[in-house]
Amino acid sequence: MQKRIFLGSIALAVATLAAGGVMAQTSNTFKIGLILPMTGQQATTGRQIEAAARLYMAQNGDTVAGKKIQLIVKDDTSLPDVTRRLAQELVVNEKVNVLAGFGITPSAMATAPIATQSKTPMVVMAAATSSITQASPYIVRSSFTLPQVSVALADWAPKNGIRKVITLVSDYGPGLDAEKYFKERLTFNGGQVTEALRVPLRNPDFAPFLQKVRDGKPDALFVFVPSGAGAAVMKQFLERGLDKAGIRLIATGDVTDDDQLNDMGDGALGVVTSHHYSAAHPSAMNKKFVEAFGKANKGLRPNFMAVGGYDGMRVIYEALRTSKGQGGGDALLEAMKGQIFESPRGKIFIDAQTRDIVQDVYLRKVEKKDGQLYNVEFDVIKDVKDPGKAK
Ligand code: VNL
Repeated sequence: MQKRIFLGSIALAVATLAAGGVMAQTSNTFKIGLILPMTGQQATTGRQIEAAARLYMAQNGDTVAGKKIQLIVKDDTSLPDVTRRLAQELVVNEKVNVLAGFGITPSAMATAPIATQSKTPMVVMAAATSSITQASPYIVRSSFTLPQVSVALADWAPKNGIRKVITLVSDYGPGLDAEKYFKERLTFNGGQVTEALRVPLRNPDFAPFLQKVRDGKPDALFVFVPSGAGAAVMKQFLERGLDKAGIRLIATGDVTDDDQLNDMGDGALGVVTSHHYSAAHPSAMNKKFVEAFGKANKGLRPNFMAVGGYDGMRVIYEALRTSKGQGGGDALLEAMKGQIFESPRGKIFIDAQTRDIVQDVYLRKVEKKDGQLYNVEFDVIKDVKDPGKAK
């Protein structure tokens, strides 16, 4: 019922918008509404993505197809009700041409109906639950999906002496995806998940869960927690002596997040993860990206969130350029589909059918280089589609 009232109010607002449409279409500004968690538990994600978006604009100018690009940044504090309200205001009052950002899955899901109703392309730069792109035909994703990165690790593990695994994930969309796809593939490969532990997204206390892991004596613990929570997991894993008990830590790259990795200490050395981006990715483009990002942000190292933001801006710029700023949201959306380009992470592709990203997934190990901790890539699986889409 609440949803009906909500959608009704959107429909009314959109009708009002259509009446003023002529003015909006001929406007010489192109507005990007960038909704991010700038404060609260997910603030590092907002900081990384905003910095990357600003870097992209500084490097590529703020005029495309004769239009001046205006970036409007809003802080949703990672609360989905706030995300939805901000998106509605941006569409109705600011008449933004694109919605972008979305630090966590619930924020992206809450905004999807607004993108659909108002025919506004919505570029998801962070959130990574497989099903997000199915929530609206106007969604395009520049980040990654958890199934996409989790299966690679489940292929690697049994070949490296890891058969019995306990999984530990944040109890919401991306965590449940990671748990499911890791387990399925590990089981297929002859391994076994003996326990599947889930921790709350908000203010998690990992201690009791890690005690269970210790008692369970698996070969390895597989972890997914969102960007920003990895350091706490690492600290408690080491404090409880799980490494000394012979339990290996394996994870998605969200845990050995480049935003925090260097502060995790030498206890993180040797941790193997799978992910789509490492600041140590050895390409000329990435070296330039890491250097420019650090220069513009007091030495901050870009993480996978930054790359999602940077590439999301590229998708928007290129779509505006090729659609020449004409034809509104639908033309812009069409021009986002099928883009292929080199990103700091490697070659990427926006699949025209699914509107989701296809990219290389890397196996990495934490190593010390020049006195700093990095995720050093040692293997690659090329052109990985989201396995979640096949079902
Ligand atoms: C999500 C997935 C968020 C992976 C993350 O960090 C992450 C999400 C904030 O879909 O909510 O690393």
